[in-house]
Amino acid sequence: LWNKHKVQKFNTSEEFEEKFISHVEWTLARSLYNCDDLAAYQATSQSVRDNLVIDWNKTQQRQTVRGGKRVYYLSLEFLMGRALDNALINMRTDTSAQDVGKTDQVLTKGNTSREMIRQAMKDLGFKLEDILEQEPDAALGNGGLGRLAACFVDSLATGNFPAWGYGLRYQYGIFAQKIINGYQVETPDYWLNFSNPWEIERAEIQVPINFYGYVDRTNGEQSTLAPSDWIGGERVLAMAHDMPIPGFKTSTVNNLRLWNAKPTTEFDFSKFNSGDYKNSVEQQQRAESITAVLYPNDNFEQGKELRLKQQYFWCAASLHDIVRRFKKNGRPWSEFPDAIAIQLNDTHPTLAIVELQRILVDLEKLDWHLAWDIVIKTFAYTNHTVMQEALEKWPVGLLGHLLPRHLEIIFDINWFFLQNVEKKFPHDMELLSRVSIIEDASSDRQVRMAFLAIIGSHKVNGVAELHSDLIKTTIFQDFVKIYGANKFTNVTNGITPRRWLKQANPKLAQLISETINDPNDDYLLDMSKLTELSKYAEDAGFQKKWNDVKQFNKLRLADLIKRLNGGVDVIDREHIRNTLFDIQVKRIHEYKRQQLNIFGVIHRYLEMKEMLQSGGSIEEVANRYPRKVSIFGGKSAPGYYMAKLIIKLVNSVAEVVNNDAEIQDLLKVYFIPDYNVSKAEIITPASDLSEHISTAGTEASGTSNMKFVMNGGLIIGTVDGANVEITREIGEDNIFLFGNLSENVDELRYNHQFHNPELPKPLKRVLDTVESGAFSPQNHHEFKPLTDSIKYHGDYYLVSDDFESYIATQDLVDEVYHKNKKEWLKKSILSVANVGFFSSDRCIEEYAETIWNAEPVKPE
Ligand code: 26Y
Repeated sequence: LWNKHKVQKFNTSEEFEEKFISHVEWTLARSLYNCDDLAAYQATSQSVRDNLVIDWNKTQQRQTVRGGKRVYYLSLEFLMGRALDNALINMRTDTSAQDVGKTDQVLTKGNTSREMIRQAMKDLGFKLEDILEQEPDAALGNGGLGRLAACFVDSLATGNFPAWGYGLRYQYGIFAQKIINGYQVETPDYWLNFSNPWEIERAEIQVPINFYGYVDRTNGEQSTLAPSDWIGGERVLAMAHDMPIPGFKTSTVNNLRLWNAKPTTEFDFSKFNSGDYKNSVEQQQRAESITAVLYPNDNFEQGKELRLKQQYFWCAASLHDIVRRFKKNGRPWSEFPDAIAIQLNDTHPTLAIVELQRILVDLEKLDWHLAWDIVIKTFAYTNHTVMQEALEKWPVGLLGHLLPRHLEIIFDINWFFLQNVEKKFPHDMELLSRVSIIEDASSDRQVRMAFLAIIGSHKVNGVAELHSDLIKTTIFQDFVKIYGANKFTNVTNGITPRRWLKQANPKLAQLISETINDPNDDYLLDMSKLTELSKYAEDAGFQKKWNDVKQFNKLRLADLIKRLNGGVDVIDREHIRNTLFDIQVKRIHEYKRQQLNIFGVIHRYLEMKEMLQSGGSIEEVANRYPRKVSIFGGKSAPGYYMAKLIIKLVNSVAEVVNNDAEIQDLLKVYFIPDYNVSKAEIITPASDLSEHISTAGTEASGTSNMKFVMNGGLIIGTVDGANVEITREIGEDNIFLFGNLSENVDELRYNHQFHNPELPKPLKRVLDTVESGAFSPQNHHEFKPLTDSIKYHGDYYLVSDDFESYIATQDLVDEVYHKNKKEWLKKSILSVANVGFFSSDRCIEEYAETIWNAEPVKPE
């Protein structure tokens, strides 16, 4: 019977239209007469979701039946962006191209459903682009780490891996950034305002989660190693919300499970009976605060109790879910690590290690050491930073209060670990205190989460070669000594070419598929096919087409900027072909050195002014400092004073430079407010040059560098993070590197402590100008903290050390871009031709092979 009434996907535009209309009428309870763009977006998404759900169900069934190893990616952040356009690119219909050829241009061309839906929408009276614009970004992340998780789930599904993501369903994503009078102002991102068609509420999946309380071992057991009862405290429910994750050119649809906190229906009778009904309801309601908001810090740890609650809530719910699924198979516990791999995205989910140990010992009554062996084999940990201020530590008191049993287990883990260290390196008390999970240096003891993550995992990886080497010689040096170097490995980050090439840059994708004769876009799965492009790197006809695509994308960005700028154009469209778009978009952070960039802009401006003042003509100026627009974007953590000041400086400089008639339109500066994933899709394809200029050794990898290169932009960058491997892949002739190397950073910093840095002349002039109030006439001292940090506070990020080589390299950029366009285009083409390594598909394959030992489960 079930088979007779089998649900079916829509395969043609006809069938889509039918679906669409029924969703307008039934799901939205509206009619075509009052169906606006928002309703059309929702009906379209519901229809597409229906298709995905069919494949989602089949995928889950297949993965269960085949019983291969499952991978779980635990991440507190999934910076997904919009889902609809991505689904249109990835989604498969059931009918092959040959069957539908006539109605369905797309299935033969590029194999996506995008064109089919575009046509259908048009027939229904809508424009696809306008419909796509209705979708709010799912902005459940801060920056690189969260976007990496989003690229990973795309590649996991595309590679047919039985893999789920686990995260939190924040009601407020990363704040929306407004720029008011040049200052960042944060406004809440209540993204679920208009119901979210991409989530499936699983009301039947509710996991009770406990906090606080105490540990009970009254049944005669004294040892913390014995099964123990954790009793009492606060209880909340974790309810699952699932998002379908479609793979590209496969019917595999994986799952992203996000937990939502809800009050339990249990009632605290003591409170109830005391007559305080209203108060006890309010207290229950507070459960929901656990998943209310994403913490907006990027690479900076604050140690807030609610954040620890979020972490445990999410780890416990996910582990419970994973264990429940495992137990259905009836396999022995010893096989748990053969069935399951859990990847920890940074230390945020480290409590999952402790929770699994607790489940095995306290609930499943396994011997402590047998349990611990299972735990270690199950987990692997990815590190994303070497910076001290980003390493998580929780006060012992706080952790013990919230999770009393977990603290006991942590102490036991530490005890056994230190015993092993002592055996291997007898009497080395210094070593023991350096590697102890419990930091005992200060008055309040802290749990070092990174150490716990290393000790509880079988592999630890960094995210680019340089960074993976650095963790072995700096923060985790002792652990290499203890475990050997093999426990530590590298998996260089990647990005999904579906979103970051096909979706963000349809014009370039089309030119590529035509040129390499790949009408079905197979190159998006095998990026080595792009090397074909090298043949045309110097072909004048091809260069022209390549350049035309870039101009199209620059105009598209100019339109966006005009819209964001209240309808006033910033960029001179007439000269756009000869305007270098120089872009730095990423979180604002001193280590990423947006201050170096804006100081460089000020330097350029001062040079231009000086030429004019000493009698030079505007033509001469234009010859030396040709047309350029300098674009910034990115959010600062709300409490990060210096980062906010950098934003203000950029806006203040823009105000002065953009209104200086003397330099005409040769230089423009613009700060794009509220940088996010959907804006990145417009910004990235438009760059001629992008900046990745962190102090060497501080940026673990960077991923926007890969995005820009994939879109034919050249890079100016330091020898840091993945810039190193980008250089190796695309060739050193095709990248503009500058600055001190990471091996010199310590010494330079050390020296600055004893004498203030000697400022190179051009930098001194820049800082003097800033201090003169040239950009802050109301308040001359406004930017003093920025200039002082360089002049008097040790210049920790080495702006003074890298400034001259930065501006010299910028001169070189101008030279090539304006005097040798052919050379520029050649570099751009060769970059794309050799960017294949940075597909997240490659990255996921490396994880699967070297860390998870997991195999794809392919549809028939
Ligand atoms: C401790 C907590 C407040 C915290 C929250 C967010 C700590 C770190 C983060 C986010 C870190 C992050 O985004 N790191 C970036 O990860 C990218 C993906 O691996 C790297 O490309 C990038 O270099 C790194 O800064």
